[in-house]
Amino acid sequence: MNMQQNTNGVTRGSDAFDVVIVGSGFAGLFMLHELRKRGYSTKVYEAADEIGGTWNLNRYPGARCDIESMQYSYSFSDELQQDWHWSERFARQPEILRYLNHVADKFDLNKDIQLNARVTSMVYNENQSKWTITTDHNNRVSAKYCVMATGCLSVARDPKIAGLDQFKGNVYRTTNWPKNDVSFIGRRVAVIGTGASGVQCIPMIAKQAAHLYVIQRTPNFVIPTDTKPVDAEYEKDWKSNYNQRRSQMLQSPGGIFYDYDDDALRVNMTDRERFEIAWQRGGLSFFTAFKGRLTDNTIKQTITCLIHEKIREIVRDPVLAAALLPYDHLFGTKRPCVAGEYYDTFNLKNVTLVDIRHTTIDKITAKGILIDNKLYEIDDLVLATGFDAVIGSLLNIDIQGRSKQTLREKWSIRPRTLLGIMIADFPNLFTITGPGSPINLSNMIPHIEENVKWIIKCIDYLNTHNIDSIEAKIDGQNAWMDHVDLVASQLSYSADSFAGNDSNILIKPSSCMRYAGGLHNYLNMCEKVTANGYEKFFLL
Ligand code: N01
Repeated sequence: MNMQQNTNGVTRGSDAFDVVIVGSGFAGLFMLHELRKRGYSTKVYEAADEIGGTWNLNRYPGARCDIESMQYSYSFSDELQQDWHWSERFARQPEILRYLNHVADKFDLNKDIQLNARVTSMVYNENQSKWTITTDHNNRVSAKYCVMATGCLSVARDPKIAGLDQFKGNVYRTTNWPKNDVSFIGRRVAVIGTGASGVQCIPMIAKQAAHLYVIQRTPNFVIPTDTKPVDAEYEKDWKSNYNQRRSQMLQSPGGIFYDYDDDALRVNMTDRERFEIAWQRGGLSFFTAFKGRLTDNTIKQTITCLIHEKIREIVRDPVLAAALLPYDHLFGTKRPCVAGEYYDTFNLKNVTLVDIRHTTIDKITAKGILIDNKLYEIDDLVLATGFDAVIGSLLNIDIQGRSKQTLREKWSIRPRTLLGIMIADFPNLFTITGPGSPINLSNMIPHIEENVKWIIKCIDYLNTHNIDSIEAKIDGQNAWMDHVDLVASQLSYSADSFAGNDSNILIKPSSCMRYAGGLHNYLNMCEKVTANGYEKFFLL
């Protein structure tokens, strides 16, 4: 057995670590970098055969980030942010994956990452204040701390539609898209799902397919993508102001820096004029053109009407346009989608919208999809039906905390955490961007970096104060989740499909999994807890 020394000078076997990290996406890689820098012995387990998490799995055509590349990137190394060159303002999936591989190589992270290793169980030993971690290859190691960097979007969710396994053609999932090129040329294709992934791949597939059926249950607001390349002047401007902008990002609700003077837009312009500028600009910055968009229902109503008008303007067939209008929520109460040429796609002769808002898919047969007794014959089926988001990857592991209580039982009604970082009865187990944190309601990268820094600070604190374990207090946890619900209801934020709806019958979930009050407020609250000596935690 290899022997190694940790920071405290204790010699131990190679199957005992200070920290085990599960997952090697943005969160896992940065967590590993920071722990290693401080000398903690650390092991990362990654279920996939490559690092990258979400950006490794979601390779579907058109996959692109809706946050600007200069901001959807790490801030921890100035050398990295100065050296790396992004080609497009909003990076496509392959470029983000290349970036993550570059980071892993540059900081020599791969040597502590075990690929093809799915963690199957994690059991806490109260007497030793340690976790035992087992993988699907029966590797068994122990660690004082575990960090779940399992990501929010890694467990695909197949819809519960009868006959799915009977289909004789190809079935593709936007998550776990094949690594080889998939051609739809000359083929009859159906896409089920019109969320963020569906609306990005639909225009791309439409360009190739002989015929494309878009199966839409709930229409979403789809803002056009900004596809501008990163030009030299823009890059120079960002690289000379990175530090200042990164800190401004942390003080904003969305963790985003906007370099537009939208106050100027608000003066002497009609709503329509301002809307038009924001629409042409594209991307999530669309938000900023309207002050009060998050809190004022009249503004939300105005933007909703203007987008409805825009859809009617783009889509030539008025009946088709009407079917594409989001009807069940106002703009700003659910994360909007961003995709290029989405509405224009429905003017193409080879594209048919199958609107199932008042019906359900009867079944899938060997030849296609049966809806209202009509069979849509297809060669390929694309499932853009979303994820068992945020909690799926945690609940897939048999996690047993204090007194062998399982996370599956604990979260059977709803997931509860304190600040999205820790869970009562699961000591020394940290979750990065866990349920109850802002998750994708903000730019995930600063959110991840700040969660990692919080965890590092906490582990350092426990070590320097000879404290064996930290654990969320149940009162603190309940108060936090009540606050999450309160903020969501104050902002009319919809408990959207993120909370999980794989049923063939549309059931709207009743609780919100994300903190909607803004990254800036969230980080202030995280900081306050630390400053007050971890007031909402047991330190034993
Ligand atoms: O998943 P979703 P996603 N029959 O859950 C439909 C991030 N992301 O992969 O709304 C018929 O949003 C379902 O219909 P409904 C982003 O954070 C970001 O698209 O339940 N339809 C819905 O239309 C996002 O929030 C980027 O009525 C069924 C769709 O499938 C998250 O990923 C790009 C059905 C699922 O949509 C998830 O997005 C891509 C059924 N039985 C993703 N079951 C960017 O950065 C489900 N549906 C740009």
